[in-house]
Amino acid sequence: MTSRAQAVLGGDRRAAARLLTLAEAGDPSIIGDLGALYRAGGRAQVLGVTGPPGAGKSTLVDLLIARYRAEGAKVAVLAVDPSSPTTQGAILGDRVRMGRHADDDGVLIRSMATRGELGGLAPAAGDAIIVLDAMGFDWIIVETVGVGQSEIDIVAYVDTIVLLQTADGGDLVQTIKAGVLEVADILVVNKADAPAADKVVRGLQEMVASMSRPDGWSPPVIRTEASADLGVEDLAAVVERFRAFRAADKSSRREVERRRLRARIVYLGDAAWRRSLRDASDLVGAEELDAVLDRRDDPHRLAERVAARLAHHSFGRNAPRRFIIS
Ligand SMILES: Nc1nc2c(ncn2[C@@H]2O[C@H](COP(=O)(O)OP(=O)(O)OP(=O)(O)O)[C@@H](O)[C@H]2O)c(=O)[nH]1
Ligand SMILES: [Mg+2]
Repeated sequence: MTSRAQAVLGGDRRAAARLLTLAEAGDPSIIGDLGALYRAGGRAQVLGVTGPPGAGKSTLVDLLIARYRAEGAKVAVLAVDPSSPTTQGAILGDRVRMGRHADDDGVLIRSMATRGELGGLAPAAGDAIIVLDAMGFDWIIVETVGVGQSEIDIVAYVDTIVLLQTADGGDLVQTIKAGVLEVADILVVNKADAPAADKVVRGLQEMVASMSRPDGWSPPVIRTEASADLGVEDLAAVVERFRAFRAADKSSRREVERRRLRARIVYLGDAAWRRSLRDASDLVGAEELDAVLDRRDDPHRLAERVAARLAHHSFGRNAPRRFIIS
């Protein structure tokens, strides 16, 4: 157990906040800390809330916070914005919509935005979830704007996906990104005060009916009017029903978990591999580089040889310490 991990598990909020910042930045120096925390964790329920910009996600999440706080549960929110290059300002409206919980010790709200590395946002959120879980939050709610692949990638890190649509866009069902409906466990039609609400609910119900999931779950479609505090009880009840459904079928649950973990491991393995390659510049000799530059060899063949060498290093008995991910 690392001392940083121990501090987090011991309830040190400042140590946790520092680790969270490093986790969100995808800093590899905390791999050992995250490993220790992961092993000690696994108690939080992780809920993903996704949907198009302005659908009312933050307004609804704010209601969920209040709902779970009323039960005495501790709630963390990660507001992940793949479309924005910085975390400055009130992205996702989280500061505004969830501001009333700012002074509550049982609530933590963090914003994450795209940093340099494209595609690294969802895994960074995954690392942040490890820290939040270790901090003892009962619920971790991940709000993502429904743009691009990150929204789907985030699935690998959450237990339940809630997809929000609104009733005020008319033909909105067509705007659902390919692949997103397939991963949604619960569908919410927010802004149910809009005249098109019935049409949108029916449209979604038809789409759900035409799909069949391997686990046999049929995603319910519920209505909410978040700005009027309507429907959050229904949502909480459906979230609970889905949790019970998953818990009842251990083998299908394990199957889903394995599939999601596999995606995470492939990403992390790839990142570890790239780090090792960067560290091991001595794996490629000057003569070999010259051979490629002089067109006696080619970049692809050299890369294959370097990869094989690296694998030999990693798994061989004399593997350098830096190749061992503990
Ligand atoms: N009419 C109506 N307006 C709503 C409802 N829910 C939320 N809104 C409003 O919709 C706007 C956007 O709400 P947010 O909660 O910030 O939406 P969001 O999905 O978090 O937005 P981004 O994070 O920017 O993608 C706000 O002005 C809300 O007050 C609703 O049920 N009905
Ligand atoms: Mg928002």
